Amino acid sequence: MRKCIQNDVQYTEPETFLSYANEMSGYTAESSTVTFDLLGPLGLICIDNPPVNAISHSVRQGLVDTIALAEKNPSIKVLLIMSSGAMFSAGADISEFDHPQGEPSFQKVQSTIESSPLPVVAAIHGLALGGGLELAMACHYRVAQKNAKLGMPEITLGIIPGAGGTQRLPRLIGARAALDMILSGTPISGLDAEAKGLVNEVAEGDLREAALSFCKHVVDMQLGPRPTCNRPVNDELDETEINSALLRHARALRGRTTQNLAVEAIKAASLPFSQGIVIEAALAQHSLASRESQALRHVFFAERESAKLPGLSSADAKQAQPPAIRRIAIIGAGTMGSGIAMACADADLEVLIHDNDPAALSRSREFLHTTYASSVKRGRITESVADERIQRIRSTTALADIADADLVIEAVFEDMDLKKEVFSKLDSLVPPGHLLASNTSTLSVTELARATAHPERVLGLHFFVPAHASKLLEIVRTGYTSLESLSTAFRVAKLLKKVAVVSGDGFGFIGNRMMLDGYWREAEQLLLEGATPEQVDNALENFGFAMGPQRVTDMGGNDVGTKARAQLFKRESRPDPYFVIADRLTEIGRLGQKTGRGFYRYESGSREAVPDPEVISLIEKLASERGILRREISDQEIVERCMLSLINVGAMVLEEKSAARAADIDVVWTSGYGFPRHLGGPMFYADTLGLPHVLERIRHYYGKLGHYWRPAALFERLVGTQSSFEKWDETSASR
Ligand code: 3H9
Repeated sequence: MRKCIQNDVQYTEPETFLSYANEMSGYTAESSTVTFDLLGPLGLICIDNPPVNAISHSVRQGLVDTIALAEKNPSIKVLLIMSSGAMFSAGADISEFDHPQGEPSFQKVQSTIESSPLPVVAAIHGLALGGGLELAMACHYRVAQKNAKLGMPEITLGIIPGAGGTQRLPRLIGARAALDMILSGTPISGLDAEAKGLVNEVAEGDLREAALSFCKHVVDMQLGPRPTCNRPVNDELDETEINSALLRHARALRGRTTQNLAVEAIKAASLPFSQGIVIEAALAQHSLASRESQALRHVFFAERESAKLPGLSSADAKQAQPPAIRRIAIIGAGTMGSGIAMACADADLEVLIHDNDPAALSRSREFLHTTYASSVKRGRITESVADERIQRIRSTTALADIADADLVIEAVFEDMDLKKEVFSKLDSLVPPGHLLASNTSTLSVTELARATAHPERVLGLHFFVPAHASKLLEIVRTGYTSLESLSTAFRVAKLLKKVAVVSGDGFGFIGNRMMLDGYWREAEQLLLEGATPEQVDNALENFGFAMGPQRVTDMGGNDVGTKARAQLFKRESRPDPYFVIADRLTEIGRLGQKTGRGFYRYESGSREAVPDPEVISLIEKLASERGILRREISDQEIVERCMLSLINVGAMVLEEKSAARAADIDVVWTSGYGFPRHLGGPMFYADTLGLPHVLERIRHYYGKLGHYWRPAALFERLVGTQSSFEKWDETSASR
């Protein structure tokens, strides 16, 4: 068991407490996650529940038991709650949310602390999130590290703070500030927390010392307990303020409902605490049971699970301990290579970009300067941080310079011969054991691996545009890729703060396969059958996508998709009609926003997509060439067909083992393709629709539209055994 504090401080009358100290010192509560130590008149309670000190049942039990015992000791004058490890607490134990809370409840813990006759001080380091901060707010005083982060991220999980947070936060910082903090879910620093009145003191240096001397001050000055619940709320919320707060967070909370429950709970803080806390509990329960919360919690755990290989024993995992990564070399100084370089420099890694063409290197340098300057302008980083990062990226035209790189990421043109040549050179230059990765989005990584003498160290690292900002990283594994290489790739993803998902080396990997063969293909089919680009985009945006497919295409460039599909077709072709509209638009130079015309028209200097009758004529012509009769199509049909086709191809991707888990697909789609997170990703969404219903509708469209709607065999199996994607995943670890 780790200890919170090793050193001691001098109290005014330490000898008074020594006899009882022997009895209490080293006391471990029934729970193995809370320890107690006596330091003179100070009772030190330490939470030790790795990895994040979640306030699980055992911590709650330990806190209640320890406090009860400490209160019986007349020598104790003050209690200090701290935590071991990297943070104070990441909040309630989310893995317990599917079961009843069990006694002692959070409320019991808070009221035990708040009503204690002993003053209770919380010392906050690292993070105090959700239930962690709620615990600290129930303490009578708080001391925080200057750079600690204090926040209420519950809304990101589709729940409202349910351990007194909506009642105590307004009493400490005011209702308006509390509303913003709870709706944003974004933590504030220790310094900000002090300025807002959330903490009493900030520790400039060592937190333990500061907390101990704060406790001494409390004892010396006989400050006594100061229950937060007895404080008044100093400001009131009116409807105008509530609406403007909701508007400020509207973008992040699009399609969500939790915010309305949060508002109701915060409004209840103006009532006596005993009434407000009951209202909060009912609203919190309601939020916890919602689909929205189930979906968001599913994505939370899925993102963490996707970076683990199913079926990997702990012995294998140990054996695959990855080497340290410091130096990254990137081959190819185009937009992708430069973006990847930024992602690496942002993670404090040393980067070397190679390109044969000096002009490409100087364009890349310009790109880096412009992009970092824009981050400075937006207040995301300071000028000195931007300078440091730019300094970290060096460039070279001599391939031999990359020989000492721990990892090489190839990002040259999507051309198999060129890439093979690069890989074969890298193979002889870079010592065995060092990873060679390709950023290809279309080509066979297996074929690239075969161009080397060490195919086990080759894999794909599929970054998304913009590579420095996008969250998702597909790790493409071939039949040759070793466990060590995969493990290194996971480490790289973690360093770069990307969400990693392993994909097989099939057509389009996971994300693009589902987008091209499912979602976007269906969107085009709907255009041929009578929908307009605007109607399709609006219907899908109203469903919850950040941007509809045609607007995305125009933003990224129609030609980009056309070229990528041409490459993919070299692996596997697809029968007509398959993106005939997008390809025709490329042919006639309607490349999207960059040419002012694509699926839409754009006025000079504007990004507003204006419907264009010329495009409708072109679609009508393409439809009639294929004998497709155009008709009125409802928004409901658009959403149903686009989502069912996405789900159907997702099931094929699982069947083909390109994705190991349905939840991995959900991670790909929520973190890389704008699928609404509060719906949990396509496969979770399919489970919520009910697989028998999903299969019946897919069969319906198969009957109407033919071959490409063929239901995935996995559906028949899951429906036949009354299973679901969630259940399928539960057994996938052993497959
Ligand atoms: C709440 O508090 C509700 C209350 O208001 C009311 C209740 C009545 N619980 O992310 P990582 C696990 S809601 C259980 O990879 P990092 C995580 O699954 C809560 N487990 O590390 C992973 O497990 P594994 C409000 C948790 O350093 C391991 O810890 N709080 C929890 O990149 C490491 O996690 C939040 O929303 C948890 N609360 O990031 C904060 N948190 O190794 C949620 C983490 O088996 N947590 N785990 O895969 C986070 O945002 C990040 O985990 C954190 C660390 C920033 C803390």
